[in-house]
Amino acid sequence: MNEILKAIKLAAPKIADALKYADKGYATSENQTGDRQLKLDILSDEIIFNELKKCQSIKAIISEEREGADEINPNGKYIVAYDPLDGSSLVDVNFSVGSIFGIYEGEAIASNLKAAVYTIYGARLELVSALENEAVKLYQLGKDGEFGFVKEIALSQKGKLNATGATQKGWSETHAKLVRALFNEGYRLRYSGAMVADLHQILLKGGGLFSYPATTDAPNGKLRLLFEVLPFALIYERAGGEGVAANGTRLLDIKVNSFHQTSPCYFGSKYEINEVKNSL
Ligand code: AHM
Ligand code: MG
Repeated sequence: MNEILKAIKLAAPKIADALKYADKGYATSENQTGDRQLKLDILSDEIIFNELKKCQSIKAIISEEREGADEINPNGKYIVAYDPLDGSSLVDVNFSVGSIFGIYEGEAIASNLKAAVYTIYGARLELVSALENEAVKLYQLGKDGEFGFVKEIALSQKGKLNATGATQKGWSETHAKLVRALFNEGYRLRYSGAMVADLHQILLKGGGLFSYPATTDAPNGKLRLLFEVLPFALIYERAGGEGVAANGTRLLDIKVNSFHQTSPCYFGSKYEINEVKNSL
């Protein structure tokens, strides 16, 4: 596990550098989900892949930007699934984006998720980890090129922020009512369009709700289980919050049938997730 964390710590500064200086234009390709790829999506994927493939403990690697699983070491213990550049549609406007990693032992299914890590490329390069049996920890890249420990992250029982995605005209009435009820209670709207940044904000401000609901045109939502939804579900649970699907099911209990499977998702502190459950 340490070896994987080290590989992530080597890859992240290279991506942060690429975001500053590399070509921000589109590539001519699409990824597995049909999203148009930026050259930076492809470059970030290569940077991470090249570091992870050196790890003896990794059996296979799954990326948002690749079709199947890449087998690395037949005797490796872990499968690492990652989104190399989450929120990349915001690169052109210089918003914060990130990379998300789920570390699975054996098969890549929710119950095997052992650890989750994300990095956020903002004014600072930060890394948040939830390793096996550990609290959620925040690190920051220092001038010396090392990630220094900043603090442990824990959610309050109730927050103040409400971040909800997707096209509103496609929301269900249940979702629209929930969002309205939170605003009526005094919650503030915060939504950048990069889940890493939006979920990071809620974690560090103590709580709130992030939701990416089912819509009429995407009944299974947009966000992908293996490398977006499940890693954050683990981090939110470890921080004292919860992650649930549209029907209130715990995200970490969802059956994963395919690498690019999506699910509607709600992440938050206890109070807001109770509101989600009560709204059903
Ligand atoms: P990406 O991995 O291609 O960047 O897509 C995922 C992103 C999330 O970061 C974000 O929450 C969501 O897509 C935003 O979608 P929308 O604009 O539909 O709200
Ligand atoms: Mg993403």
